[in-house]
Amino acid sequence: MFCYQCQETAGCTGCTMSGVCGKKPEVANLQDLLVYVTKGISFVTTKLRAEGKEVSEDINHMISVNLFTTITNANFDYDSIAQKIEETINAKEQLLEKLTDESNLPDAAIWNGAKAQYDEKAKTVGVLSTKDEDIRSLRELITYGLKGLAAYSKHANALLKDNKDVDAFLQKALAATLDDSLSVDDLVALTLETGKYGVEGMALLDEANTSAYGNPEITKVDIGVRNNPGILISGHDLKDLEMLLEQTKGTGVDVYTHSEMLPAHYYPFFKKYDNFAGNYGNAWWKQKEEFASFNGPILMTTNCIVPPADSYKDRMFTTGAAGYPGCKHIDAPYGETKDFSEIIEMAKKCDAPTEIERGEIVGGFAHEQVFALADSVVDAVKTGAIKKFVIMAGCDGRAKSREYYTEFAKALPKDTVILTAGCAKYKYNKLNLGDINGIPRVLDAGQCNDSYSLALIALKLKEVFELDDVNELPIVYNISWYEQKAVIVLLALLYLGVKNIHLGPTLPAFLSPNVANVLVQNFGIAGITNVEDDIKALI
Ligand code: FSO
Ligand code: SF4
Repeated sequence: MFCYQCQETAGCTGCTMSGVCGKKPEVANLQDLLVYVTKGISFVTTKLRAEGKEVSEDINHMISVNLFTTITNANFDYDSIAQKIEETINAKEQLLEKLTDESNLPDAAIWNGAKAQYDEKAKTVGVLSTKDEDIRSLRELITYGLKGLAAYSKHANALLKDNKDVDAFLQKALAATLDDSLSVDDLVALTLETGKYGVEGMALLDEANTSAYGNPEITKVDIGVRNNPGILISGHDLKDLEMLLEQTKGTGVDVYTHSEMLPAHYYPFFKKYDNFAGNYGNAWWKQKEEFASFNGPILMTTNCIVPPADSYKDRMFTTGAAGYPGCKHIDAPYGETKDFSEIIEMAKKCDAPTEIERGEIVGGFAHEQVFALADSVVDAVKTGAIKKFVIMAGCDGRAKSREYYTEFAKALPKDTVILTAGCAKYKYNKLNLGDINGIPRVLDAGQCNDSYSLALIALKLKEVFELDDVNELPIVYNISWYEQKAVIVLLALLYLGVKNIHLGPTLPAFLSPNVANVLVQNFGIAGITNVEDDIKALI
C-alpha cells in the first residue's frame, strides 16, 4: 500500500505498512482500485457527454459515493469496497455499449477483471503508478479535491439536489488524471478549476441544507446529558439526522450529536424535536473514549471513523459511504426512508449517557445570521473594536502539535474575532473567549462545507467596505487540515482569490517541492511556526 492523502500520514511522507488511520493494506489497495475504476467510468461518461448523450443521475451518484468511500476514515470495509468496484465495472460495461467512438480508451475504462483479480490489479494502479513526482502530486491534489467535492455533492444528492455541471466537471477532471498528455501547467489550471467547482459544490449543499432546514441561527447547544437512553449521531449527513429524529420521536430515546454533526443544532428545522438533546463530546479523534462512555448506539453517517474498541463495536452502525467490518450498515436509496428501528430498539436497552462535561456552546454564524448582524459587525470594525478576523476553519486531529491552535486562539488579542467551520472548532470552542460589543469572539459557521459561509461573509465585507480585493480586508487565514474535504475547501478559497493562507499543522505530503512552490509563489501559501511568531506575523 501507499497512501499519503491525509495530514496524519506516517512520517509526513506516506503510509506503507498500514494506515495511521487504521486502514489495512488490502483495504488501502482496494480503495486505489475503486478510484481507478471510478476514473475509468468517468472517462466513459465524459466521452458520452462529448457525443451529446445523457448520463443518468444514478451514474453521477455512484461516482460521487465511490470517491466519498475512499476519503480518510470513511470506509474500512473490504467487502463493501469490492462490491462498489463490481457495480462500477458493470455500469461502465453498459455505458460502453452506448459509446459511438470506442477508440483510445485508457486501461481504466477497459479493465473489467473479476473479483478474484482485484487484489493483484489493485497493486498496479495506486498513487506510485505515476512516475513523475510533479505530475503525481498534481493528479493526487486534484483527485483529493474531487473526493471532497464528491462528498459535498453526495449530501446534496441525499436531499434530492443535483448540479449536473458539477457532476460533469468532477468526472471530466477525474478522467483527466488518466491523461498522460497533460503537462504540469495543464494540471495546475485544472487544479484551480477544481476550486471553482468546489465553490459550486459547497453552494449546492448550502442551498440543499438551507432550503430543507432553514438558515442556521445563533443557538446555544447543551453539552451535558439527560436521563434517557440516547443515540449518538456523527458525520455530516443532515438527511440521516432528520430520519433518525423522526423515528425516535416519542420513543423515550434522545438523540445527541457528535463532532461534525454539532452544527445541526443551529438549523431551525431540528429545534422542533424535543428529544434532540445536545452535543456529546468533541472532535472525531476523541471518539474512542466518548463512544465508550456514551453507553448507547452510535450512527456514523460519514467519514471520521476511528477503528472501534470492542467495548462499543456492536453498538456502532454505519450508513451512506461509511463502513466498518463487523458494524451493521443501514441504507436506502435517495428519497427513501432508512429504517433505523434496530438502532432505536438497541438504545432502549442501554444506559443513559455518562456525563463528561456540562455547559453550553454557541454557534450558528452561517452567512444569513452574520448578514443579519452586519451593522454591528461593520460598526465594530469601523470603531476599531474589532481589529482583525482570523479564519481558523478546518479540521481537528490527534497530533499533539495541534495544541498550537488552542494556544493560538488563547493568545489572540481581545480585539480579534475567530471565524470557524469544520471540526477545528473543538480546539477553542469551549474556551470562553468572551465577546466584543455582544459579538462572540468565536463565530462558528458550521461544518467544514460551511466554509462556504465564511467565503460569502468575506465577500460581503469586501462589498460593504467598497474594496477591490478580498485580500485588503482585515482577515487572516490560519487553517488546519486533516483530510480531503479540507483540500476542496482550500482549492475553493484559492479560486476565490484568497492569498497568504497559513496551512497546518504540516503541509500536505502529496505536494512535491515544485508543486508546493507554485502554491507559495502564486498564492503565498505558508505553513505555521510557533504561536508567538505567528501571532506577530499575522496580527
Ligand atoms: Fe473532515 Fe476536517 Fe468535516 Fe472535520 S474536513 S475532518 S470531521 O473538519 O469536518 O469532514
Ligand atoms: Fe495514512 Fe491518511 Fe492514508 Fe490513512 S488516509 S492510510 S492515515 S495517509
